Amino acid sequence: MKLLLLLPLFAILLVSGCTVPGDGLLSNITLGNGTTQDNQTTPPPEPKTVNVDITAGGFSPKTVNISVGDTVVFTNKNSAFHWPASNPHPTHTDLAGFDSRKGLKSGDTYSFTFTRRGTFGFHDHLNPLNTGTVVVE
Ligand SMILES: [Cu+2]
Repeated sequence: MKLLLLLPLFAILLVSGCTVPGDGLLSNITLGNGTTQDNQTTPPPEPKTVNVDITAGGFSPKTVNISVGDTVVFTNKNSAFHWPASNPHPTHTDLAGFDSRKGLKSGDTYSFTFTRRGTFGFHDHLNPLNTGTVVVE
């Protein structure tokens, strides 16, 4: 999309460069800007999804390393209910919104997208000794 918007600009630059051959300084400055904008169109990495299983033994894996914009999907693989939520228990205030707000039954999932860097501890609200960590870089 950005490339399409830049095309008319390049066309104008080409035309002005041909019709005003003596204006070398201005042409150089303008072309320099164009080069910089090309570098900025490098696409950011695709957001990814990381799965964390909740089993009778707790979270697996216990530590997840992700990037800003990535999503962690918690899946209850156990017969008992589980409730992933941000630390600290019981207020879950370290990272607002990171809280399934109810126990997940077997097979249910809860997804949370991390939008800022940091190290965020979490736990099973129904079994607070089961803990884990999400590191967002
Ligand atoms: Cu809790």
